[in-house]
Amino acid sequence: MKHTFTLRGALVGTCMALAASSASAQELRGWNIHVEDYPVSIAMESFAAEIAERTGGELTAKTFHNGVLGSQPDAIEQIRLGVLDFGEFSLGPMGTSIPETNVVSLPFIFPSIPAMYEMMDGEVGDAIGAGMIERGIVPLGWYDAGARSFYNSVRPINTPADVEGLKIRVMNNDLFVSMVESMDGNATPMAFAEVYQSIQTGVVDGAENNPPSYESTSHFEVAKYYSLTEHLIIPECLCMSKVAWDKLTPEQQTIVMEAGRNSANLQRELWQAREAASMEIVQAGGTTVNTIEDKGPFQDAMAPVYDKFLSDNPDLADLVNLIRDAS
Ligand code: BDP
Repeated sequence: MKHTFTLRGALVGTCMALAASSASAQELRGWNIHVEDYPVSIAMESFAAEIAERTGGELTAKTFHNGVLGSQPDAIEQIRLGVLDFGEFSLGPMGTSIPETNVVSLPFIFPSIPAMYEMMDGEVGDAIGAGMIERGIVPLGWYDAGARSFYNSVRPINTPADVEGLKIRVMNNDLFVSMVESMDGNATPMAFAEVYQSIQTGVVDGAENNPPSYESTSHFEVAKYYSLTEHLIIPECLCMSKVAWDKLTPEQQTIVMEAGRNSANLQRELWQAREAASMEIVQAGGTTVNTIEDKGPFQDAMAPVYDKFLSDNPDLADLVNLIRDAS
């Protein structure tokens, strides 16, 4: 009998094989700015492992660490458009596209980190999450990023007057510019990846961040004064593009959501240990750390930031009050 293999038959076969493999194995692409041993990165790997295991490999997730997929503001837009499937973001730079997230970027809004957890796991987190979903980002878990403090290469900061004239890098959001300007400093929004060199070459005098980021980026090598102003407690989120989310089956959505929550619990535990370790590393590396007994003058200096924010966003006053009243 004549061999019946035809090109058409081969193509149909190939297409069927492709369809079968994409239906049986879908890989999500994830963005992360941090180094691989960072608490965020470890938690993202555990998120991926849980999804792969619970879907029997039908759904997998690959995280690209170290910011290799680009800057955070760009990645946030790509998540909204569905170009990226998931990522771990600070709510700080999200404020430019998702107004609700700005509430947690107000200086000194949370009285403590445990209070932040409690509120993010309740009504406040739900309200912010609803705003994110409306704009294409589905939160899966709130991660901890501790409290951010100022560091620079010029002098320790003990009072708001010490910030005067310093050139400080901030994350991309006008709120952080007005925060620094309200103490007569000069604020420069800049990508995270550019900060080390900018401090080293004097483009800026310093920046502000939590101890693990100050340490993991080696910024402590070029900015030796770390002053514990703890002015921002900004939660972070592991989140998914709504475009990718909508393509999942209901069963997969449940698994992804639960894996996200579990990864957040792990991240919060790892965070505590990393903060302590980072403080030791920077001090051993020659950083001078100063605590600030009375943060009152810093809080007072932030009045114009709140006034401007509330007059620009009257609809967010309720959310701001919800946090302040709970505090
Ligand atoms: C770190 C956050 C990261 C930000 C970075 C920054 O975890 O998401 O990109 O600060 O300052 O603490 O840009």
